[in-house]
Amino acid sequence: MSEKKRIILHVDMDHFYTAIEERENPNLKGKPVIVGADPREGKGRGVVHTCNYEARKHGIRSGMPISKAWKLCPEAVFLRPNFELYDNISREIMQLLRQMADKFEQWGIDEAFLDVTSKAKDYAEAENLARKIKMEILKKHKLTCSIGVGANKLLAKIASDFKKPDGLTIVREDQAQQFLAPLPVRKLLWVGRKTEQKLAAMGIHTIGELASYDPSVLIETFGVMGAQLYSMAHGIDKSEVEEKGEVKSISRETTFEEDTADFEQVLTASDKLSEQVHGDLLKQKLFYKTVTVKVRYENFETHTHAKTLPTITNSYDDLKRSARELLQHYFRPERRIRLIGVKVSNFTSIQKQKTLV
Ligand code: TTP
Ligand code: MG
Repeated sequence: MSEKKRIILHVDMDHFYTAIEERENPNLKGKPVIVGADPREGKGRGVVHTCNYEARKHGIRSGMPISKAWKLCPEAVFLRPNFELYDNISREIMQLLRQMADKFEQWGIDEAFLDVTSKAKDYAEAENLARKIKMEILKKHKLTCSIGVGANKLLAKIASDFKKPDGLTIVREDQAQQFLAPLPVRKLLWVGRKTEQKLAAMGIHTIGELASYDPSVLIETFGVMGAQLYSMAHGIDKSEVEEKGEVKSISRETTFEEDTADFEQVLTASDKLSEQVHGDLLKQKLFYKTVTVKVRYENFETHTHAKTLPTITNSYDDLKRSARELLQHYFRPERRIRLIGVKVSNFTSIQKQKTLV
């Protein structure tokens, strides 16, 4: 039985937070603009959430320490985030996109996959649809986006990233291999830094090099992921576009090798959990309001304690500090701790994905 041909669009808003800030304040146009933590004249802690393309010319990027951004471009306009505003606009845009698709899947605050197979009988019609979406978003929200069109989610996602901002890239099935070949392997969605380094050590830098590598060696080296990497390098991705359940929380827990009343050890473990939870938060572009810790004593008695912050945030420092503070309640020299957990919840309503544990 032959596979049913699909046409998938991936829509990614351009420099989302700063684009909204520019729209709200046209004086910002043409200037480098950064949304993130307070730079405090180079002494600030925290990171850049995003920056506009003017600021990117100075080497500034999402996730960079704000102090570094200040050094690279002190004359930039540094703004604190207004998450409620970004969230509201995201919801409106997602509503608009949802109506354009047979099947819809939001990914993060400003991206979505649309399966438009029944609405576009070929790539020419898909191109028209993509142009219409770009026009509607521009007309209604005065924001630009970049769209990728392909036979599956992988190709659509890589295509939307190919030309930014305000791009439209169509990758027909017969051009997929040619399109992918020169791109760095990092563009394949799950290739993290470690995998990238391992591949580089094998002499594989581009997707084309990966596609022509011996698959049995890839499987030997990376296991199941080796087979996945090989088929992705050939532009194959069978995953469906599907709306996932809403993310309610992100949590991590750890059991100590030996029960402990060494509270420095507990706090160090807590910081590590906070860091992992925060990593997931950033990947999912989520913002939380509530931090919960869980403590299990050596006799398995288990407690949880939560704190709701005054404002919505995605800050690592707030998470770390809150978790430490909450844990202090459970420190008794005579009671040893078996397990601790850190959870964030009470997200803005932007996410439509399942709980990440
Ligand atoms: P992205 O789509 O990754 O970035 P962007 O829209 O700012 O820029 P691009 O034109 O390259 O798409 O992320 C969307 C928003 O998510 C971004 O505006 C800010 C937020 N974000 C963070 O808060 N931290 C991060 O590390 C990243 C990558 C994004
Ligand atoms: Mg974006």
